[in-house]
Amino acid sequence: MELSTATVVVAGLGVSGTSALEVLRGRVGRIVTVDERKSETDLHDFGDIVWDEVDLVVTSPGFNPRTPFLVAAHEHGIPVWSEVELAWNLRVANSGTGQPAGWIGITGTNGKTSTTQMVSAMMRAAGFEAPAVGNIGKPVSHAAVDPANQVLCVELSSFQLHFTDTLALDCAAITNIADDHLDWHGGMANYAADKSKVFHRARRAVVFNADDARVSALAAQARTAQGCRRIGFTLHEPQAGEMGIQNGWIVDMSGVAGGDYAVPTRIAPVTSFTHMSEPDGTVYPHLLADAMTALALVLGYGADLRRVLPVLQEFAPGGHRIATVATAHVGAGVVRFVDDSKATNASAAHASLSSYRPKSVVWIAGGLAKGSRFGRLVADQRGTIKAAVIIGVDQRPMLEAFRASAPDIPLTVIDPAGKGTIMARAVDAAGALAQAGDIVLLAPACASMDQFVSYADRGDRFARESQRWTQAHGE
Ligand code: UMA
Repeated sequence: MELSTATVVVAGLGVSGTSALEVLRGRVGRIVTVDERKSETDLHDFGDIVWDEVDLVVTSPGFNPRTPFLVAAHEHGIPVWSEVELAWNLRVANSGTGQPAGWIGITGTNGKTSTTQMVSAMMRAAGFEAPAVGNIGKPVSHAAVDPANQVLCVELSSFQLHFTDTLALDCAAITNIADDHLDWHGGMANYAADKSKVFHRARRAVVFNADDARVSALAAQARTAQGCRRIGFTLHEPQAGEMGIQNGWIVDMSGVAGGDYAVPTRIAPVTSFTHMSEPDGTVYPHLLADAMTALALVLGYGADLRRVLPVLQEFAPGGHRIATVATAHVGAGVVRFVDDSKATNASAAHASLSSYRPKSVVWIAGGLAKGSRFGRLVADQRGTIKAAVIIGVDQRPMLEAFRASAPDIPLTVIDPAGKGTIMARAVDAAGALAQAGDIVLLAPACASMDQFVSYADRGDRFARESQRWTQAHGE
């Protein structure tokens, strides 16, 4: 498509739409902006778009493909691009090397953000200007037209990937695929198909979760460039072609760490990842999986293990990721309050609950379910959960799961009326149920926007209320 004369509709002026607008200015013939809630746009109703004049739509990730204006674009034969597709098409050469910046893309249901941050930290240590961008919150289109950037470490959501078709990433990873956003995609098959796009045409390395059968199959089927490595990661002993855990060490058997293929090469003891562990030193398995993913991507890109490993060992996960926010001395022990508000789907909550011993967790759960069901999660974790406190506007999916899979676990339901005090009431209820040695865990398995501004707001409120509770009740 000849962009310089094209008329482009920018649909939605949130974070990604605003960035798309800025990079399109001066690069295309005409821009028409549409947003139903922003006064500064040209149009405020998608029904007002004059399709005969439009050559391209750049859409925001919030709009699913069944949205009427996207269906209309399709019917008129007009291409629709995500902001990621736009970024890829407009990418410029780095001012030093004269080559376009490399792209390392990370997708998956869980662990995308932490993995992207780890990759960016390691690539910087390896000497590259390598920002973390994309779904993480910093728009990729801006980064793609900045000639200072040498490598983009791009968190890619399934929403962004749906309208993205021509990427040929240097390195790509899928961390896992589990139920999430099924309402947006209209089912699991569509969701997985969109995620799998990161592997297509990959040039240097495809990194996949070898413990996830669906992801392993996608990696095996991917049509990559010749010579592209396929590196599996596992939380168990690695097979040939994989990185995994053996006798308490991260061990590579793919050859990416400099050893021979299928010959174990020791990388680092698991216990050296001190910021990714419980107070007793037990490393969280899901963060260890993220660390292996990131390492495989960075080594697959060609970075030097000795330069990047110390940065990974020092890496501390961002806020709201299984962080202790308050501790109360109660009787002969402590009650610990843990904020894992970033656990916005069932598989993230599963990973979180799996970190604790039997019947030790008072679980605060619920919120926007996004079409997911929780029966399997509750059935798998009923041995860990001592009691549950249910938040959210629509509490049915979570209540049904307990009724079906764990009817004996005591439940407290927080009345959704009185939005400002939801978390205070949830923490009070959870605190009253906890005894010495227990964990009060916020890992809701749901998005937050029905009762909170964001997962960060939900986590911040939990931390504040937990600190209030421990001051009032701790000994
Ligand atoms: N709008 C309308 N009509 C509607 C709905 C929305 O006009 O019916 C307008 C809104 O007024 C708004 C814009 O469209 O101005 C919507 O923007 P958006 O919700 O698509 O989001 P952005 O602000 O562009 O942010 C997006 C990502 N949001 C989503 O995927 C929903 C951000 O990911 C991302 O950080 C940002 O681009 C930069 O790439 C957030 C997210 O929740 C964090 N992602 C999901 C996740 O991680 O699970 C996928």
